[in-house]
Amino acid sequence: MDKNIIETGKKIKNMEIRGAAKIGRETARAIKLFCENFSGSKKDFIKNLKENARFLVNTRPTAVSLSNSLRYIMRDMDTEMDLEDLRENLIKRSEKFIELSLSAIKKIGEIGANRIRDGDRIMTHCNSSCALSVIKTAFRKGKDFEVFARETRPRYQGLLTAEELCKEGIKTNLIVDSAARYFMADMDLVIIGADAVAANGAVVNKIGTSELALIAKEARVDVIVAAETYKFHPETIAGKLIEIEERDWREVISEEKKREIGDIKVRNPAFDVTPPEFIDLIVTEKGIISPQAAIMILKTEYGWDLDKKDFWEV
Ligand code: RI2
Repeated sequence: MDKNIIETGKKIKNMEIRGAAKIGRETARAIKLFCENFSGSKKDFIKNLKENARFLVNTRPTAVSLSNSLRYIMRDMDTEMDLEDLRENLIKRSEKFIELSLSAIKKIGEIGANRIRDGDRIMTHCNSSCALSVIKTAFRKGKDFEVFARETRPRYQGLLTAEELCKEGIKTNLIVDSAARYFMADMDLVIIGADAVAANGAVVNKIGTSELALIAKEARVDVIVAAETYKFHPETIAGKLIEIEERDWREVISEEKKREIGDIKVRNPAFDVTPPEFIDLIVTEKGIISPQAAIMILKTEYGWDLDKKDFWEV
């Protein structure tokens, strides 16, 4: 195993590197470095590449940006090429994925910003670079609105969002997660990111998102999801369910408190699934789609070959 890949994988797992888009870009960066630094035979190179890819894929199983980053880099990889060409090719594709991710987020900001109107009150959840791109772009275009950021237990990524918004000069309110329904009647929009989008348009995002979407639906507030096309999950075309990562209970309660309480099981799912009927639209870098059109994105990006195995699996 490559030392740098192990290091990156650890950081992704302990969330030092977090946010679905960033996880995808850092994966690409780690593969690029691996290709640049590898010395050995072509056979060893391919064997190591597969091993390293498998290791990375398992660090955060829900974020499909990670495996899609690898799919993008290794797509159509011609193992008949000589080692130098193969390396060069993979390095170029890694760089291209990073570029593509950054430009997609910018584009999503531009497209999504049109949906924000003066005077809007917007609620958001967790800390999504895509959702923030929409909000910040609207602000930079001179729109005047206010944002309500849910703090997002247990890791409080909502604080990062609130801080980022304040730095930008956007009117920001920080609320506890359970205050969402209390404020929802005053909201105009909910804008969130995604860790994965399924073929049926269901959106997997930070735990609490589905409840937020339900509350929004009840109050007839539109829910907008900001997600790059590499957040769409190709395996869901064949009916595979997206794995929901359950993280360590120590993120929820201290060891000391748990010991004090005694026999208690603490559960910590990191994500939940919001059904398509609770989502009004998904803003991608290719344009706005209804959640029901997710299948079209998947078909365009990944084709229909349901039996196709990923390079790191064969
Ligand atoms: P961007 C995050 O996951 C949040 O769930 C966020 O909504 C999502 O990734 C998308 O973030 P985590 O890494 O890709 O905090 O839009 O578990 O930045």
